[in-house]
Amino acid sequence: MGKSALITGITGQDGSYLAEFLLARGYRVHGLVRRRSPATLARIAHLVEGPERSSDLLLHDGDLGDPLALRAIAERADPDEVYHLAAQSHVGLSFTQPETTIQTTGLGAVRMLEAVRGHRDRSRREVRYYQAGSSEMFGGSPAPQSEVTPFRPRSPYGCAKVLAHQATLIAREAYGLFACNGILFNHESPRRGEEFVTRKVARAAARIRVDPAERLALGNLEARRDWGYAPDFVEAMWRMLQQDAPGDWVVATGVTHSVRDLLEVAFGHVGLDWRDHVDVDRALLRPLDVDDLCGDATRARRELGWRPRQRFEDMIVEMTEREVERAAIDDATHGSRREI
Ligand code: NAP
Ligand code: G4F
Repeated sequence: MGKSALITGITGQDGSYLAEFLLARGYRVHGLVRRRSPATLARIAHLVEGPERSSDLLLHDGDLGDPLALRAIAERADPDEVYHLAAQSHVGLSFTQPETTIQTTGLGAVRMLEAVRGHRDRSRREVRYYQAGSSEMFGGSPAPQSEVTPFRPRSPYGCAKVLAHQATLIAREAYGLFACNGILFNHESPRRGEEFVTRKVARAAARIRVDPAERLALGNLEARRDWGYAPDFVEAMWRMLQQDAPGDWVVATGVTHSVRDLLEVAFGHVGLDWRDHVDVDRALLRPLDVDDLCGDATRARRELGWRPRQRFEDMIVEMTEREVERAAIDDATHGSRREI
């Protein structure tokens, strides 16, 4: 019998890549999906129907706000490994929805840990747990950041992730749960949500190429991020749960770029000068922002044997190319301009 895994947040960027990764390794994959209108299965649609669909993928309705549902799903899935990825993951939104963010991203993790621990105790077999932690927890701590850097969160989202991180440590130390904290720096892909800056810029560059009258509004152009590639990063999550003992690992590329650098690459790729097309909109500035994130992933390299493969420039070019294709499909389908 192969292993089985439960992924919360399977409909998100990372969940979709992780599902593909685990299915390719012979796992049976269970995914927690919250039902919404309209449905949000786009990133895993190819695994649910069509020629690539997998009979080893099983979806379960549930929501992080519902501890009874989480407990029932843990029982039904009976997983060897749990990857807890579901969260309200947008930092900017966490300033306008702090309580929802703490509920979903912070308490949701506490509820998931309790569901997993309960299932482990009832089934009397080991269940390994991964917590999707974030470099946003470091907040104001100067770069480079590693596992020993103090957490100084500068957003409600960062605070919620610190709560989840500490709850994971407590589950490990108090109850002996095989629980790992990944501290992942930003990672992107063509499946990134449209509200994040890399996808927003890639999409705008592609659309402005065909319609130079469109404008792109952004907030802080000076912020620096350590931007890696999501398919590389989900492999690190899996490697953590294959270790002999649980631990905490930073996952990062160690290379940092500004939002301006991102604009140079994306607009440069489609032959445009971003300065002619971008406006700074003060409404998009966050009440507090993190200036500079740059991870030191020495421990992950040494202990997990993990290394990033994709370079920032190649990733942004791939994302922009994908948006050029999407823009062509959109124009063919709708024949009209859409809002950036
Ligand atoms: P994402 O694309 O925003 O996906 C978030 C997932 O959580 C979606 O599947 C979403 O479902 C689900 N979700 C949200 N609220 C839920 C609820 N109340 N109940 C059940 N499911 C819910 O995020 P991502 O980029 O894949 O990131 C995955 C995880 O890693 C997140 O925890 C994020 O905070 C963390 N992280 C991400 C990065 C990064 O750079 N990407 C870096 C560090 C940490 P819907 O599809 O229905 O919205
Ligand atoms: O793309 P972002 O929204 O990513 P952010 O805030 O770094 O958060 C992402 O990475 C975290 C890891 O560090 C994850 F935990 C989190 O879940 C998420 O995946 O913004 C990046 C930077 C920020 O400084 C932001 O102020 O870009 C700046 N920015 C400038 N204009 C903008 C915009 N960000 C967004 N989303 N939209 C803008 O118009």
